[in-house]
Amino acid sequence: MARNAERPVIFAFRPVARSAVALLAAGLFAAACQDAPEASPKAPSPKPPAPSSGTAKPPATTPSSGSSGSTSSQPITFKTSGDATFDAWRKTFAAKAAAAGRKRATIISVLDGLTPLDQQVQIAAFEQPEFTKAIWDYVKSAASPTRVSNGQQKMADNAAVFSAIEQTYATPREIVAAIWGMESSYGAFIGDYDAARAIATQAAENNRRSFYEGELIAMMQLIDDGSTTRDEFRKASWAGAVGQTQFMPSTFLANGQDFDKDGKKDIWNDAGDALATAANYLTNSGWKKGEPWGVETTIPQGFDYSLGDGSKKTVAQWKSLGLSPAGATSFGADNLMAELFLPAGSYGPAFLLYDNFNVIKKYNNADSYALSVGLLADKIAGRPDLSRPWPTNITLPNAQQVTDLQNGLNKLGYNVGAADGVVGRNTRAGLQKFQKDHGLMADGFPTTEMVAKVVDAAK
Ligand SMILES: [Ca+2]
Repeated sequence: MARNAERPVIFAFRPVARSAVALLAAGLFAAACQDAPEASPKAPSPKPPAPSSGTAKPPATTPSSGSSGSTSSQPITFKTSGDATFDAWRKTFAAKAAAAGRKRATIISVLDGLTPLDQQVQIAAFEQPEFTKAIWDYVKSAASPTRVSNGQQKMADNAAVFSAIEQTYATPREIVAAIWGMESSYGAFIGDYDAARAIATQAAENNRRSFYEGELIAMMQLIDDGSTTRDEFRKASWAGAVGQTQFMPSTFLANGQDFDKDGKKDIWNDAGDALATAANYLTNSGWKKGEPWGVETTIPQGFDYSLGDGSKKTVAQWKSLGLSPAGATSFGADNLMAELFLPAGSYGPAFLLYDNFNVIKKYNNADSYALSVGLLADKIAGRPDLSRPWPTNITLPNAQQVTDLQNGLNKLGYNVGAADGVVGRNTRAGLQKFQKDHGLMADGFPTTEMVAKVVDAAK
């Protein structure tokens, strides 16, 4: 199942500003770095990552209008967890939750009996495939033939639900189906962690305490208002995301749908509720109905690969630069804004990405994830396969090799900045100049072969 953490892919090869790194950094590192490269090394982290669904959104802090349901103003006391830090945090937080209007019984049901999760467990969960794989390896397994055929079957089995969802929300059915497949293998794997335990561990130990406390308050609110029960939250991902479409509590609170109108927002057991909640979230995140997420594009001979730097142009401008749809019949309307995405440099398929791609990233802020959802959706919908295969014959440099590349480029006068072992915009631009100067295909894409060429030249 998808772990649903905001995570970068090791070689997403995209511009910096919209990188997954920025959000990840909020949880993992002290601060997001403006010049942070797209690729993030699989660095051992002192803390587990921030969970993803909706982490882009502020924690729910909706004030309660209801009564606390409490018959006692006495502070709530808990049996010790055996961890003094955790106990001290829990005592303080329980008072905050009560002050926020959460019912005393709910606060107790969420927090009593909790012990902190072994941080190593969460860290281990964080060591996810998309950190170590090339983006195309991630995409290939994420949109595997089995997942495609299961998605088609699930979409057929739930045709009425998908039709109703499509009429209610902006997001097309195949995108919702692809998210369902990515997040829980169509409901097959929803996790068996206690969300309260996972999130409380972070609240007690993580430097983003207020975020995690907001998630717990949201969880309590969902229980208080009857949307769901405490027990449902015992079926969560390691990061505390719940249901067939994997939502953090605050995102669930803000976007949850009771699609079958049975009084419960049952995203665990009711596919309709889960899918409608996902469609509602994507719609609320700005999905533009009728527009593509992305379209594979041809790249003409002699094309300037530096245009794949994240800058947006109109479809008409891209066409005038020689791009044409590779498999699809159309790029869409000429006035749509799109950016050129070259996940494999000149070695594999290229894409025009539209605003809806960034909406998918609200779900999980990794290019690898959004590309997987888009390609899986296309396949589920029966659209043509990619016209170009993903590369199989190139290897990506590790952090040391990237450092060598950066040192080499600096020595040769390309001024890519301090060598930090991660490929960012400066490194790509410097490499591109090197390639031009040496009569090479100037795609700025650092394969190990290209690293060796630079290192040789710098000797
Ligand atoms: Ca329901």
